[in-house]
Amino acid sequence: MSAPDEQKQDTFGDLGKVLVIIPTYNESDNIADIVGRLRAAAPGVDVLIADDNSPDGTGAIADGLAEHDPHVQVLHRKGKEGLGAAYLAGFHWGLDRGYDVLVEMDADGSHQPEQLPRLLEAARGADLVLGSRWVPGGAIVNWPTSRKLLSRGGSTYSRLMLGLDLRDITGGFRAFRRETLLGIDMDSIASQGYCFQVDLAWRAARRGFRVVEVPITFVERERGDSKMSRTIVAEALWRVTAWGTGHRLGQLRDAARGAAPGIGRRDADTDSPSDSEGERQPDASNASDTSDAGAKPPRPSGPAPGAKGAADDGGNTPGR
Ligand SMILES: Nc1nc2c(ncn2[C@@H]2O[C@H](COP(=O)(O)OP(=O)(O)OP(=O)(O)O)[C@@H](O)[C@H]2O)c(=O)[nH]1
Ligand SMILES: [Mg+2]
Repeated sequence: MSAPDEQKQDTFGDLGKVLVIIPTYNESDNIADIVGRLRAAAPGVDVLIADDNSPDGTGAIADGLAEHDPHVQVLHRKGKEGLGAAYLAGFHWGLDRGYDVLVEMDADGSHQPEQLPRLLEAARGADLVLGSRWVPGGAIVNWPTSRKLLSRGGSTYSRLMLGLDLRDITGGFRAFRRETLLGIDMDSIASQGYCFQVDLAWRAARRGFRVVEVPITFVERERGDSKMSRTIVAEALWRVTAWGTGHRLGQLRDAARGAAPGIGRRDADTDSPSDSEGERQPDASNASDTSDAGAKPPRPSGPAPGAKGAADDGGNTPGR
């Protein structure tokens, strides 16, 4: 842990109650270590382990941790339903109990608990903070080039398709203000895996929430098995392609309507994550520049130090 992060570790009372949700499936080699590091790095936060009845006994280990620490709780789920479903259950659990900031963090050590204070600091001036590997200062340790290419390519493809000014849209180390989760119609989310993360970020940006990126160092897991699969990558590819196609077609229809006013109201696009909410498509270059009546206004505070505004940064974001 770096000295500055140490000094900041427990000074986030102004944010309200913070819950870190850790989804687990077969993380018996990692869960105790990661919770111990988290509790040391940020003693003021609470932890929810959302376990999908891991066959390797992760749930029982989590219960042991909870027994000895009132800041740790366990949500036992009936079976493996994917990362997205576990997070949605964790979000509901935390919202029902009045948490003000809800954090996503993996159990495998890829997200370093010692960097949580960075995310929380940025959350003071944002509605959603993304820990980012692909902004200046961000890094990846021990990934082969193929994984780096997949991650970077996935983020770039999503950014171009969806018109989102975000560098790392698939990452899973994030801090949400409760209002953000309440404003993105979580119950209509069907995506899993990487796509789940894209979905959440896109919904937040389109709703006018302020999304910022802060650099993190992502460390490849040393123990346990990855749950990443071809199916997860394929899901992200087809969903982002469908959403992006709808988004771009909507822009074309808007442009055509602008050229020929009075030809009728554009129907909602199909297959995009926010369509059921009847939202307008924001300008591709400024994803939150939307005039939805129901859109959440950006927070009055400015961007957090070192944070990269993604949705409504008023031009602060470097050329991308
Ligand atoms: N509850 C629950 N947790 C899951 C599920 N799938 C993955 N996880 C957890 O989600 C986190 C991320 O999963 P990983 O397997 O590390 O996937 P990844 O980080 O995308 O892939 P790698 O970079 O290869 O590790 C870990 O804490 C997993 O234990 C699931 O179906 N249910
Ligand atoms: Mg991982």
